[in-house]
Parts: sequence; structure tokens; C-alpha cells
Amino acid sequence: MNGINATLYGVDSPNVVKVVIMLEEIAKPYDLRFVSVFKGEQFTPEFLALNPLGKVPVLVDPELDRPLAESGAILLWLAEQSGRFLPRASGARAEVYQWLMFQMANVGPMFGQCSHFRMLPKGSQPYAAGRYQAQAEALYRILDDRLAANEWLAGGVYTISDMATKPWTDYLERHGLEPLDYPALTAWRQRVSTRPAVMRAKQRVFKAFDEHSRRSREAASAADLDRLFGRTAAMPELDYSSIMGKK
Ligand SMILES: N[C@@H](CCC(=O)N[C@@H](CS)C(=O)NCC(=O)O)C(=O)O
Repeated sequence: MNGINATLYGVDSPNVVKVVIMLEEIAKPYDLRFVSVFKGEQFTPEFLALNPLGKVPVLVDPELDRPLAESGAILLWLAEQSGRFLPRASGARAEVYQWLMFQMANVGPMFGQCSHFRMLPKGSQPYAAGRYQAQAEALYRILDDRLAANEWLAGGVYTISDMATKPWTDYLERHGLEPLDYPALTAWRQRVSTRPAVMRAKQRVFKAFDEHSRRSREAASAADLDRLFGRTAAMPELDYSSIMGKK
């Protein structure tokens, strides 16, 4: 270590929280930098130089000679760098990759779409809303089955695949589902969230982002929200009331 903290650019969202959890788990010194996605700060030339996709998280790590985007890649980098939460044995390691990719390729995108289409006025687009609700429910069910047979997602040990997935499963209630219908998933959520590092991560995210987030959400105009959610004039209006001014 060279005495300079890493900087994580982010907001209070699952893809950012998973990285904060890992930073706390490995006790790597870091600062959090808020990016106002409501104001479009992710599209400034300065931010696009860090991540051409214009999305958080981005980690600027003094121990790495380039900025790193994509939360799965960041978790892998931190796991390799610290030698923690990614088993060495090839079979166990491959299983972590499997469940990390499961989160990155399925849980994140489908839960994101499910949340997005739940903002449509009720009944206006039954196909889109129904499709992503069903996709999300199928994924919650796979996670519950997996966790009924394994203490942790990749098997017997807590790894970066648990850190990647847990913040996304906090959407279960917001997706209109009942925790008791997913008992193994619910017990695992509790196991993860009571880890001291995860509790510290929550505090850090709250302290660094919550007030900024609330203010920028409240200040966001309908046009700002349309830009954030990629809605054009040709598309049906979205009901932003569920996210405006509150969590
Ligand atoms: N695959 C990316 C997804 C990142 C992502 O979707 N970030 C969201 C916040 S969770 C974002 O930056 N949204 C702003 C935008 O899309 O303009 C990752 O896992 O890092």
C-alpha cells in the first residue's frame, strides 16, 4: 500500500454497494465520491474518461494503473489483489465465477428491468411489466433453491458472489414478493447483512450518499428522469412518483 486511498465513484445502488461491502471486508482504505446520475454527471467528459459507458461504480485504485468500471470486474480485481473471498482451488473458484456471472448477466439486468417497468402506469404495458416480473421471480426462485442446498451462493464459503448478489435481493419486497415464500434466500440475506463489514458498508454508503441522493432526486425534473431512464418522446410516460423525493 502506498498511503493513498482508492476512490469509488458511485450512488446508493446495488452495483455500488457490493463494491463497498468488499472494500470493507478486505479493509482497504477508500473514499466515496458521489456522482449525481439524476443531473447527468455520469455523461460529463471527465466521467466518461473513467468509464465510456457512463455508469457507476468506477474504482480509481492507486495500486492499479487504470480506472476500473463494471462492478463484477472490480470485485474480481479486489479479490485477486487481496487474495480473499475467491478460493484458490480451481473448482471452487470456477463456481464463484458462475454465481458472479449469474448476478451480472441475469439478476442485475432483469431486476433492473423489472423495477423499470413497474414504473409504468398500472395495466398500460402488461406485456413488458409481466415479462420482467416473471423473469425476476424465476431468478429469486433459483437463488432460493440454491441457498436451500448451500450456505453460501458458491457453496460452503462466503465469497464475492454473495457480496454481488445480496444488495440486489433487497428489491424482493419492492418487487411485490413475500420474503416468507423465499425462506432460504431470506435467511441468507440476514446472514450477509449482519456481517460487521456489511453493516459498516451500509453506514458508509448512508453517510456519503444518502443526503446527496435525496437532494438530487428531489431536484430532478421530468426531463432529467427521462434522460436517466432512457425514455424518449415516442415512448409511454412513466410514473416517477415512486422514486421522486423518497427511496
Ligand atoms: N454492469 C454495470 C451496471 C452499472 C449500472 O447500471 N450503474 C447504474 C447505477 S446502479 C448507473 O450508473 N446508472 C446511471 C445511468 O445509467 O445513466 C455494473 O455492474 O457496474
